[in-house]
Amino acid sequence: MKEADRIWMNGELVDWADAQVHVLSHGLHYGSSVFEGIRAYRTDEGPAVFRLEDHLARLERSAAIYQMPLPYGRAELRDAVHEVIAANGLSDGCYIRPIAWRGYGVMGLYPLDAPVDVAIAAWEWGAYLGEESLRSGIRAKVSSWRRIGSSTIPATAKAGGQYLNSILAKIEVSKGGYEEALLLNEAGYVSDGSGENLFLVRAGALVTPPPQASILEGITRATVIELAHEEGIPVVEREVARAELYAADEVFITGTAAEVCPVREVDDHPIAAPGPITRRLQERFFAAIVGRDRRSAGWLDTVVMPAPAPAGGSTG
Ligand code: PPE
Repeated sequence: MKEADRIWMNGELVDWADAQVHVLSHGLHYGSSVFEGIRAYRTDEGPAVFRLEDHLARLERSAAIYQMPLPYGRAELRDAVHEVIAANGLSDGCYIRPIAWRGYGVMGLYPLDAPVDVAIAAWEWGAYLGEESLRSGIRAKVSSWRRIGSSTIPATAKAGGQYLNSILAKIEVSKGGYEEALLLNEAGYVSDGSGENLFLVRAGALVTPPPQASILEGITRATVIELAHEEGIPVVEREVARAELYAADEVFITGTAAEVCPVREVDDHPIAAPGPITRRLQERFFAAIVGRDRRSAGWLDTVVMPAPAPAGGSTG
């Protein structure tokens, strides 16, 4: 990863190398953490964070599910995200990772007596699935691992431990030479990618699995649904059978890291990518995130950057 200079940790900025935790932190042992992935993009007005309020609201919901009281409120976390971007001079955009975890002091599975620590890091992170992925699409494979179910771990909370499920799937398909894993839920219907939501296009309409299919309720997914409505593209949330992917006109995946990424193969079945509807939604999305869409204003939170240091030499 590309290191930045400073990380916000429990209320203050510390040097990147000093943002450390104790090896007996509860979150390290049991995955008792909740986190967000957020992106900021370069706009004409400065770096702007995409749907920051929505991400912080989801962080709060994730924490609530695990009864983890966040020691900082929404406004403090928003300010902290701005502070991290400004302190690291990330004008060209970045990926932002807020994380709250059960800290040091208690072992065992009852976590409510352990402290809650919070950190926010930001760094430059390019195309998640490779530079070519957004143009040409990726090769995806359905993993033999099923997605965590609502009766085991709630998929709707973005918690550290649940990602062991994604990691198993990702390792499996990566070793098989594929770029991304798709997971079926316990009922055998399509759920999520290892770190993305999924859409298919059938007869001019978007089809996407609903929350009860054990998906993470993605903010990029919500964005794409809103943009599709505006474009007059019908959106149907319903169970999706695996083989529907093979017969789809188009397939794409969405996520903060992966953005809106076409899929050109599922289980070695070729799919035209990017198809016309994927391309239209990509265009709207990539315009919106850089401030060039009519929806941008409502979704972007612009960061005020420190004035650049005066150029060396003359003091006038
Ligand atoms: N499903 C899963 C399982 C998931 O992890 C993500 C985000 C999404 C859907 C899409 O959600 P949203 O980002 O709100 O549109 N995955 C994050 C983690 C990626 C990582 O490697 O870490 C992300 O995209 O930031």
